[in-house]
Amino acid sequence: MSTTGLQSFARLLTLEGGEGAGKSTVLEALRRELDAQGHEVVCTREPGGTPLAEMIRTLLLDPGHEPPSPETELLLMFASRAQHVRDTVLPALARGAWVISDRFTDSSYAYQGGGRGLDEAWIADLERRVVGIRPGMTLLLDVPVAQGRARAGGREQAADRIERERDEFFERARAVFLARAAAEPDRFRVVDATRDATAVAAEACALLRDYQAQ
Ligand code: Z5A
Repeated sequence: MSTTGLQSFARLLTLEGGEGAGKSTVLEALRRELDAQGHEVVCTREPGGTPLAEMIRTLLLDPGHEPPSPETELLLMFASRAQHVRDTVLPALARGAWVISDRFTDSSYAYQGGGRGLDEAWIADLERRVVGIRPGMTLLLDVPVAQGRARAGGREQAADRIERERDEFFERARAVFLARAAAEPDRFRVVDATRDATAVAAEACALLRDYQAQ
């Protein structure tokens, strides 16, 4: 247990970054790398990662009902995470699997803290009480907001509720991600995600191998 009151799990890897940063692409590359090494790998995501948590995700991202208050949004993110940690992440770690999560608690600091302006101390309290764990390594795929949004905008599906936010919201979230990475250099690796997808995935796999060799 660290001074933060959170238990760190070496085999829990998380991917963070803005919209269109390329997390899905990198997740697949890391999955293949660990699979080739002969490990069991569980790939998951937040919000979501269990049937109930995926239902909460649908509620969170649906633009069709009244906008949740920032507080509702934060608590739903943590409700989803509480279920995800207990039903998916911890059981997988307990049997020795590697877990790669597309987003985790850092996203709540970035979007609900930075983006919505909610109190960071409240988020930290929820993290301690509801989550209790943190990843051994977090890859922050960093890309300017406009570039990431342009990539994501090229997709077929319509923008979800959070994707409809203004650029300033995402700029504040990006600043929090970068500040958290600077504050926790042992856990975070910041990857320049402006490069082509192959180069980004190759760097992510190299960082994973370095991390395993530590
Ligand atoms: N959220 C929150 O507010 N609080 C929380 O606690 C949590 C989440 C956990 C849903 O997350 C929303 O929930 C999210 C944050 C919020 N809203 N936003 N923003 P999500 O992870 O499902 O949503 P997302 O970040 O919008 O996903 P995304 O746009 O799919 O991002 P991605 O996975 O990083 O990108 P991708 O799917 O890999 O790539 C997107 C497109 O770019 C695709 O066409 C790729 O082919 C292309 N791409 C990828 N990499 C490259 C490179 N390197 N070059 C060129 N093109 C590329």
